[in-house]
Amino acid sequence: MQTDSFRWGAATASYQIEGAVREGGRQPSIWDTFSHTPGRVAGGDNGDVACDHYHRWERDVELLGDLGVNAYRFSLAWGRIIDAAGRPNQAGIDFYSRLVDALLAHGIAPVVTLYHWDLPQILDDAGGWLNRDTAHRFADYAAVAVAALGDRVHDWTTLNEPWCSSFLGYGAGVHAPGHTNPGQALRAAHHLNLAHGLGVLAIRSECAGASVSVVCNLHAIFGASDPPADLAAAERVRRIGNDIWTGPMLDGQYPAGLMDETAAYSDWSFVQDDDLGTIHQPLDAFGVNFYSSSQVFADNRTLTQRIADDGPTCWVADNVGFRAPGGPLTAMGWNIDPSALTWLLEDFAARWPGLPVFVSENGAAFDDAVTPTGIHDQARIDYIDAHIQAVEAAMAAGVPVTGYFVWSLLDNFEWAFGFSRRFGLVRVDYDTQQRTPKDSFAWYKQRISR
Ligand code: IFM
Repeated sequence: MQTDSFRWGAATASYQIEGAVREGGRQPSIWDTFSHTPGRVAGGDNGDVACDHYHRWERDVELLGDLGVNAYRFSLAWGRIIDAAGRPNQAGIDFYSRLVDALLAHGIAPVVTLYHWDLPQILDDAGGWLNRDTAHRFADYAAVAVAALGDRVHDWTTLNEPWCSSFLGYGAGVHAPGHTNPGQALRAAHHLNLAHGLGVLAIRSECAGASVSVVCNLHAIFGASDPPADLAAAERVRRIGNDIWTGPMLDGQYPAGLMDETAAYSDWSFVQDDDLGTIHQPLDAFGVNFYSSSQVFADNRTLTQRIADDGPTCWVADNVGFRAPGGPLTAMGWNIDPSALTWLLEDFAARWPGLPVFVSENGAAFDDAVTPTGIHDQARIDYIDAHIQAVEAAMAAGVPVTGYFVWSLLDNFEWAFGFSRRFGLVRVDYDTQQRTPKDSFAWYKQRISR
């Protein structure tokens, strides 16, 4: 499927790799607070140093050059671009400017995500994503970033996986800011949608020729069996997991049924008159992050009963249960189901024909063994290979897929799992910061050069 314009890339995110949290005028984010709160992150890990990319970015760009990718997807830390007083922070802008220049010098297109979860703490102190004003502050930040880098960065993504920001951050409480309130998750989701729409407008006003996208972790949700009740449960979960984003962003409306289905947890009064028009902006591409699939069944418990029985959850849906994943699992406990990626891409293309789509993240964590002869991560190679083939199958069926980005270039800070889960093509020794390409690095390099 090699064409000149197909993007073969690798992806990372600011808080997961940068470190240097107190340097260059960076203001703290909700993930600094969360990771420094005892009990929130496995092993008490935090992103203070992470992969020390802030100091080692030149080496990391060399690795990308060696890997042979023609695109690199990374995120900006909002709190490096904007200082605590709300003004542009030149030192942070300069850091990313140097990075962009180095990528371009290596023939690598920067694909920049504006928000990959590291909300400035100062905005959380004012309500975070529960506060409508945060969406406007996001647009201000987007304008500053695009004004500074838009002369060299063509590809801009507003949000990464807003589902995680809202439902893991405000519903399940396993991500920053750690709230466990289903109604708050819905409110945060709407404000993230609004931030997306305002962000698209800000990007286009600063850079008319930009290619603008959003990245969602669209869930491949299937009924655990065929009875209509299970299929209906799957539809409910797809609405709260996927259509809550694609509906407003791509169709200008929340999916029919969603507000009724969640009425016990929110009255949705946070949706104001013009919001859906603001959110519904033309996009140039849509990014899909894909890792695994899920099977759901009709469960007679309401969400409230499920929370009482099992504790907080990210799934704001009544009467659904999740079947435990089967088959071989990755170190995240996620199943391996490449055909679900083909299904997801085909389903997307059928619903929004002609909108280019790219696989903005795909990859796997495994417990890599370091041996005297290297890191022989055949399981990761098999996983990526199978998923690239799944993308090819979707393309053969006519889906306009424009790129594939492996997650991740480097082992990094895997959020609530800390450094215990390794997704990288390159191993990072967190004591020495030594980078060691794994077998998957050489394999991917060869695969994308075909
Ligand atoms: O590490 C994350 C990334 O930040 C967002 N998508 C999923 C990855 C693996 O969990």
